[in-house]
Amino acid sequence: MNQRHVFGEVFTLETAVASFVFVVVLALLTIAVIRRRAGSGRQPSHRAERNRLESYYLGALAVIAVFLVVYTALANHREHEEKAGQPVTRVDVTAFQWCWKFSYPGAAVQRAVSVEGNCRNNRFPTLVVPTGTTIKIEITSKDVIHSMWIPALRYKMDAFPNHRNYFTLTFDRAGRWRGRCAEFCGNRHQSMDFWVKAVSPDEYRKWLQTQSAGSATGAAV
Ligand SMILES: [Cu+2]
Repeated sequence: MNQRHVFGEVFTLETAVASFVFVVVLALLTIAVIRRRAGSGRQPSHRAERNRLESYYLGALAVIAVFLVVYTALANHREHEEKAGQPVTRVDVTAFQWCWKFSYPGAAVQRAVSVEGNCRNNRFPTLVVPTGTTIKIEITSKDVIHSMWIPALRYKMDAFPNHRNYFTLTFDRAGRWRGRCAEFCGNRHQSMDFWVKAVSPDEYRKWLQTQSAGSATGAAV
């Protein structure tokens, strides 16, 4: 999973940088406390400023901050990269109080396919997607702000009313993962879950045919 992989890289690097800065600050503080402790016989310095020294560490912190911002922005871009030559599947996601609707507008089937749930009694809609494919998702909301979160993928995208957000996902293996709403959106927010199911392209095509042959609004899987 590309998203999970990229997130892991960013998290590891940022944790390493934060740990390094923490250890350096703690070490300098410890040295200062030990050297200047009462009874050591050392006289405290009377200088109120050390401009050159301060400019050095300010410069070092600025370099680290710029590096982290640029690295994270590039990683974010990489997360949404489309692989050349990879097939594309489009899915429209609509969040509403309090469940989800997944539509497949580009599917080459007779009748439009969409899956809508009501998220009651543990019946959650399933977003079915093919593996090895760029899944282009367009997400919006019918009412308030929601957020589509797939914890296993380390991925989250907000759904706004009167606005569309776009992102891509890729699944390199078949599986089923739980998704959640990650933005408090009212009374039944806590049960606004869904499933993501990645299947082989063949299985996906069969599933689309079955859904299209059935009702226009497919049942939750
Ligand atoms: Cu919510």
